[in-house]
Amino acid sequence: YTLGLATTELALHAPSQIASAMKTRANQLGFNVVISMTDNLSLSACRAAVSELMSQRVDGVLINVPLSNDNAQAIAQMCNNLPALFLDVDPQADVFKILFDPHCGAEQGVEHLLALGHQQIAVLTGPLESISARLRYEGWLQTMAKHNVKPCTVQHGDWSAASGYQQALLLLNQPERPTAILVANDQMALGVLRAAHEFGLRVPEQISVMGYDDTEDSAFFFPPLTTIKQDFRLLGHESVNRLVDDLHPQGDYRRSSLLLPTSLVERHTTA
Ligand code: IPT
Repeated sequence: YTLGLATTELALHAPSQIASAMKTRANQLGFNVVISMTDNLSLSACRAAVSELMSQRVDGVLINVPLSNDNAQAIAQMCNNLPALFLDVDPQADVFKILFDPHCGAEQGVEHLLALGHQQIAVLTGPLESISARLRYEGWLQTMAKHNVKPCTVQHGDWSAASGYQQALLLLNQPERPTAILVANDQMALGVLRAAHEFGLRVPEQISVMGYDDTEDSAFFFPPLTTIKQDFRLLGHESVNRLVDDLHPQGDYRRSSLLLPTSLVERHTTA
C-alpha cells in the first residue's frame, strides 16, 4: 500500500514529529507514505494537497490540516470512497478522526497554574484560523470561568517561536504584568522565555510559563519547559494502524474514531 499524508507546515515541530512517527509505523508495516504539504490554512490549499495525493493513487489519506466542521465534510466528500482519517478537527466533527482532547489539555494547564496560586494569567493563543488553536483558547476560557478568573491579556501568535517572542514583548510591556503566561504551543513558549529574559524577569520566580505539545526539545529549553504532553509517537502509530485497518476491513471490523488524553509534564518554568 501507499498512504498519503496531507499536512500543514512541516517546518513546525509538531507536524514534523507527527509525520516522522507515521513514517516509522508505516515502514514497520511495509507501507509507503507520500507527503503533500499545504502552505496556508485555506480549504482550497487542503483540497489541492489531497488531490495531489489522489493523483498519485494512494490507498488512503491521513489529513493533518486544521479544518472546521464544514471544511472537514467537504474534504471527506472529495475523498469519496478513499479512506480518510482526520487529525486536526473538532472532536464533534462527523468524520473518521483521531485527536488529542483539546479540552483536557487546556484544563490541565489552567488548573496547574491556579493550584500554584496564579490569578494574573495572560494567554497567548495559536492562529485563530486553526481549529485546534480555537479549541485550546475556548478550553482555557471555560476552565478559568469555572474558577471565576479571566485572562488579564490575550495575544495571538502563529505557532512560531518568533511570534511567541514578539507577542510576549507586547504583553510584558503592558502596565499590569501577568504572573503567568499560558502559551498554546512549545515553540511560542520558547520565544516567550527569551522575551522574559530580555525583560530581566526570572522564570519561574517572577513569571511562570506553561507550554503545550511537549515536542522533543522542550526538556532542553532554559529553564526546561513545563508543558502539556501530546504523545505524537502514539498518534502516528495509532493513526497508521487505524487507516490500514480501514483499507481492508475484516470480520466484524467497525471504523472507530479515537480521542487521546493529554498529560501535564511538570518541569521548571512554573512555580
Ligand atoms: C498542533 C500543535 O500543537 C501546534 O504546536 C502546531 O504545530 C499545530 O499542530 C500546527 O497545525 S498539533 C495538531 C495535531 C492539532
